[in-house]
Amino acid sequence: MSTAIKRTLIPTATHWGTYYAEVEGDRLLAVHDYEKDPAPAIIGPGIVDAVTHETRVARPHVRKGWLEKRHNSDRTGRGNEPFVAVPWDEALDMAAQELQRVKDEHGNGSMYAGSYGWASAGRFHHANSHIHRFFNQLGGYVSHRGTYSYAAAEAIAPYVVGPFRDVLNTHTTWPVLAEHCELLVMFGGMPVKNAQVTSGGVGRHTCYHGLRDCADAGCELVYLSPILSDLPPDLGGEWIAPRPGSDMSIMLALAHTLLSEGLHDKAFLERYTTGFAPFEAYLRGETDGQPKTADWAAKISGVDADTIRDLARRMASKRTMINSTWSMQRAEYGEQPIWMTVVLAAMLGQIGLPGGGFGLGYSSENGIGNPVKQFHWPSVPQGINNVSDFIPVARISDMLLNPGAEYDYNGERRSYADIKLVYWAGGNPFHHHQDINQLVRAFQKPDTIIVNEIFWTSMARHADIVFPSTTALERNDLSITHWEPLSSAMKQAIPRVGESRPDYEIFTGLADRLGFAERYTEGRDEMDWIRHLWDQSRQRAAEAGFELPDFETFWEQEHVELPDPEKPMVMLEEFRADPDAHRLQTPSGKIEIFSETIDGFGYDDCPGHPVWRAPDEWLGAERAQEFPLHLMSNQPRTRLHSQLDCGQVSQGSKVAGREPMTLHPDDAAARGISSGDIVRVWNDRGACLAGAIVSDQVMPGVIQLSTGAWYDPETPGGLEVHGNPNVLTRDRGTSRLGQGPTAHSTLVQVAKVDGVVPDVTVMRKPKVEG
Ligand SMILES: Nc1nc2c(c(=O)[nH]1)N[C@H]1C(S)=C(S)[C@@H](COP(=O)(O)OP(=O)(O)OC[C@H]3O[C@@H](n4cnc5c(=O)[nH]c(N)nc54)[C@H](O)[C@@H]3O)O[C@H]1N2
Ligand SMILES: Nc1nc2c(c(=O)[nH]1)N[C@H]1C(S)=C(S)[C@@H](COP(=O)(O)OP(=O)(O)OC[C@H]3O[C@@H](n4cnc5c(=O)[nH]c(N)nc54)[C@H](O)[C@@H]3O)O[C@H]1N2
Ligand SMILES: [Mo]
Repeated sequence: MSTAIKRTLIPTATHWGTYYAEVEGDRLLAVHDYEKDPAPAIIGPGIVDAVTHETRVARPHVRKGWLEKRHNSDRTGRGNEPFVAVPWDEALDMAAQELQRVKDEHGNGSMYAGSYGWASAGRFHHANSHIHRFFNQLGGYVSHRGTYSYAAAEAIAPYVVGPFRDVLNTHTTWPVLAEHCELLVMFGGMPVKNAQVTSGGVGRHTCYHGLRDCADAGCELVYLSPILSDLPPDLGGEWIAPRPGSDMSIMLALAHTLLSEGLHDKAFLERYTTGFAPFEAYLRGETDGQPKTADWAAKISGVDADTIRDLARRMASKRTMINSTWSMQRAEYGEQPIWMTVVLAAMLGQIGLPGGGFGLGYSSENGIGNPVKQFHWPSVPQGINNVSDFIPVARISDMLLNPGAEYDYNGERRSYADIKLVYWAGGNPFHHHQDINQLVRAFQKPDTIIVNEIFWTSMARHADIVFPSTTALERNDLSITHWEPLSSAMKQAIPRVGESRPDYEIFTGLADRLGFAERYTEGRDEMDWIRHLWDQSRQRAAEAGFELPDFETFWEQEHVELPDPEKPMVMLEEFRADPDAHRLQTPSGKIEIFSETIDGFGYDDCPGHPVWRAPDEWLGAERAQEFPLHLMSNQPRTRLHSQLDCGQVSQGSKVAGREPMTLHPDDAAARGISSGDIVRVWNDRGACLAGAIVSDQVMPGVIQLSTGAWYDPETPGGLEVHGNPNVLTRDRGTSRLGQGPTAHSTLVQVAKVDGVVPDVTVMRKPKVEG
């Protein structure tokens, strides 16, 4: 009977790279990097064992209590009670009936389907597009504004330089920096580990070589970060280690030095900006009695005053690019460093010149600064949402816990909806949200929670109905993303695992029961949609003056490269050349150093010009007496957020089976901690276990515990045993302007754990009955 099993290479794409899946029969053996990628990610092989991992959701499941009592169930059972596996038709019937009930009894404004999350690459099977399309056709849903990535920047940028998305799309590209930039000053460093990723896919990882070319061309690299490895060590950068959360004081002191030594560009400020005068008065201390001198900043930041003054002089004497990572704004008062990065660059007067000015996110994704032709690819149409209500994305727990409560956001006074049903597809709030113990309480509020998931993540475990989704390897798709010059065919490599189905089919099944399947599918199956999206792409390309091959050719040749951009990108070049003809999309058309609009909101946590405000949680706070270590829960090197945490790459990085936590030798010695020990990390919001690495890669007083370990409480809401830092982080908005997440403002204490330590159980299936 036996026939030779063929090995084949099948093209696929992920947020972290373009690959060939090596398949034998039904089995995924390996993934191979795209041959034209000069710096492939380390994340890729994590999929190989993850795809059939024990924690795959293989069938639809319903929480036992919900199955028995539907929306009248005891909601404290979520995340704790066993599940019951049910046939697809039954699960779809139950979910459709519940959607209809909530719609009839409470209206569409009681359903939250914002469903934040990265899901998978692939333009057609984009889970968020489908959930939003489905809910729009159902009559609407409460949505979200902004991102966890850069909510504060999105809020402040339109008042200061224009829409943040436009800023991101027009970063001066790496080759221009290599040619012209003489000094690169990096707040938050340039952790190239983060540039493994671009939302939607990466064809060629260019960030590392971009930086390398700058260094080779003699550009001086200065980075400010609590973590030494936030710049690749072989580039020879100068490391300055400020206390986390204090960068704003350094930026102000750099500005003060420029001002007091007459090094600022008055002509630039005059022509291209508004509102320097009130800001100058603040810098000089005329408004609050405190000149923002280097000596003042030294006391706040711990960085030597001469180092700050010297850096200001160097910046004024060279072609200087100032970059801030997005992490700078995922902190209390996160709007300030973004605003101040722009103001500092304006004072240097190099905005719009090749190699000078500012960047907001080089290295935060590979796409930023990637030399790519601007092109607007099509996507699955989501339709119109008839519910106008939304939350700033990171206010999810506040909304669920406090229906009707009022809050401020970006000049508006708003109130929270009363949410009865939550639906999530393609995101993991038990990874991404701050203060998970509060999130657990918040998720006990709605009548019903429905989740489409690939894995038994904690989001799935806290649901009432779980629909099993496929991975990208189990479906056909195409990868098209505007920060990459490559589009790729993504061909189904292996059969669907268990009874999993793509989100498209799940929502089609629900739409069918609710009477709008025809409208939802438009009569297209998977391949029809992929072809349709490609045909639209071809049409747009023709309008943009270049040609894409027909679908058959694309599918056959598997990869298509876009033409090079017509000319190198220099941010705000045209504005500099003619600020009247190329007004910015700010109220004044200029760069706003003082914003009358923001000033008019009357927010003390985000006044009319950039200011230093001491955060509640940083090493200078009183709270540091009790919790003396600043937690950096930065992005993980070995995975994307919580994705593939069960796979071999992430698992290979664990210490004693827990997420690695790095601390300085002095802090370790004071606590009797050695590398390899299991430690407890805690504050008054929660506690987790982690595996210690003792290293001078982090500055004293700081610990680094990346985000993304699957949440694994020993008892409901109790000690987290795996190393998820979001049981420690604070759920508080950046300010009333942006209401962004503030994960990077967190103080903790650490101690060695002796004796019996609870096992990690989240890498096994949850309890299923029947
Ligand atoms: N402490 C701390 N917390 C943070 C951050 C931090 O720096 N520190 N960073 C924040 C940032 S910037 C972000 S963007 C967020 C990221 O937060 P998320 O985007 O929510 O994190 P992911 O782990 O990528 O979650 C995606 C989920 O979608 C699932 N999935 C993948 N593909 C599909 C699919 O096709 N269909 C379905 N149904 N599901 C799919 C995956 O299994 C995974 O569980 O985290 C934020 N949280
Ligand atoms: N490998 C990998 N890459 C990713 C992701 C991932 O999950 N894995 N996630 C992607 C996503 S969604 C996003 S939004 C981006 C995020 O990109 P970033 O926001 O740039 O990423 P982070 O790793 O949170 O932070 C970068 C560094 O900033 C430093 N930092 C934090 N706070 C301070 C401070 O107060 N002062 C100074 N000077 N430095 C500080 C920390 O040392 C940290 O290592 O990354 C993307 N890239
Ligand atoms: Mo992000």
